[in-house]
Amino acid sequence: MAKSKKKAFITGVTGQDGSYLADLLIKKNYEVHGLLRRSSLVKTDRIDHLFNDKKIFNKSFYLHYGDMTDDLSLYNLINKIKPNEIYNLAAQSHVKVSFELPMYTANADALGTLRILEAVKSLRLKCKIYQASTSEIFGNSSNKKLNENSQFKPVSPYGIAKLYSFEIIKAYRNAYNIFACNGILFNHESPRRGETFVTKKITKGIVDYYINKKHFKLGNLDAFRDWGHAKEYVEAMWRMLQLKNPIDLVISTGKSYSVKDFLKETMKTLKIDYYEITKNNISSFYDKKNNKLICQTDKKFERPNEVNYLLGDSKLARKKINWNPKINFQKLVKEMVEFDLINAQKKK
Ligand code: NAP
Ligand code: F7E
Repeated sequence: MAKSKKKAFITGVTGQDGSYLADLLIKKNYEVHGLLRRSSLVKTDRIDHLFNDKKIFNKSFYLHYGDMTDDLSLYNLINKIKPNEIYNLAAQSHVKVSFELPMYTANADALGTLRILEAVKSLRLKCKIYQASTSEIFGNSSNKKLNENSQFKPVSPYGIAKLYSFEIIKAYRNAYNIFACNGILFNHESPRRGETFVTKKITKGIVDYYINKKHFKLGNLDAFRDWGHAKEYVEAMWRMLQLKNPIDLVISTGKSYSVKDFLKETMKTLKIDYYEITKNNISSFYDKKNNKLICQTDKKFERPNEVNYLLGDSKLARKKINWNPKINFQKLVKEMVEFDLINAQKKK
């Protein structure tokens, strides 16, 4: 008799990580169910290749309307699908926006996780749960490498909502013996990254300067982040759910660069020679060839509270799930720039 396919339910399937994870799980012969929230315009760009593939859509890939803020929709879907694995990736994931939408962020990012746990608990499902935790839960706790034992000191409504989820996952794991684990992922990017996150803003902005000679604005250039590639990070999520026992793991590259480093590397990739001038606390980058403005800082893009430095230590992940990232900072920037360049040239 043919072995039945494993079923996965991905919340946030239309997002950067959800789309890469759906690709990965379909390749691994899963039946993948994704949560789609209603919007007035269809926003499925990142999964259109699956949606438009007749051999995949409604055969091994299914979409269902629902929302992280709607208890019943989540309960009914989990009851209908009866997944073997749930990947809870849906979230209001923008840190700066969380200062403007703190209640909504708490509802979707904190209570949303509780809704999933409650559904699994009351349905008595034997189902494994992956929770998309984040380095933002560390906040400004230390300038040293952060691991699973480091202190949590989140500074944004986003980080605080995610810390609630981190703790409620642990609490349900211990109280009800549910296989639930937290992947504490540091920043990860890709060509599919959302356009308001800094890496995509930079690669798209520099490409736009390169082609159309338009300048763009950024906020704080001095923050440091440990940037990896989303494709490698979703592999870690899957590996965590293949373990016998649930464990929380830090997923990171172990290298940290500033936002300014990212900007410089992007200009270097496109061979743009620049010079920098700082006046009245505004930094401006000009093209050496024609003295045109490329990029300038603007306080409007700063946050009420900033996480200044993040650097992760993934030793435990290496040991437990044999996970070791291969795509370095320079390769990541190059891939994002090449993707944005092709797209911009298509639009020309
Ligand atoms: P993303 O691109 O912003 O995707 C977020 C996803 O959540 C989208 O599919 C979005 O749907 C969905 N969503 C938002 N609110 C929802 C709601 N109320 N109901 C249902 N769906 C909702 O984020 P990402 O970069 O893929 O990140 C995936 C997860 O990992 C998030 O939980 C994020 O907080 C966390 N995380 C990300 C990083 C990172 O560096 N990327 C690092 C650590 C943790 P729409 O497409 O309709 O907006
Ligand atoms: O900012 C600075 C900004 O918004 C990175 C999310 O995926 O990773 C992400 O959160 C840094 C910050 O990512 C602009 O102040 C400067 O210091 O790209 P970001 P983030 O806040 O680190 C974590 C791990 C998550 O969990 C989140 O979901 O860049 N920065 N100028 C800027 N940031 C933005 N967005 N826009 C700017 O113009």
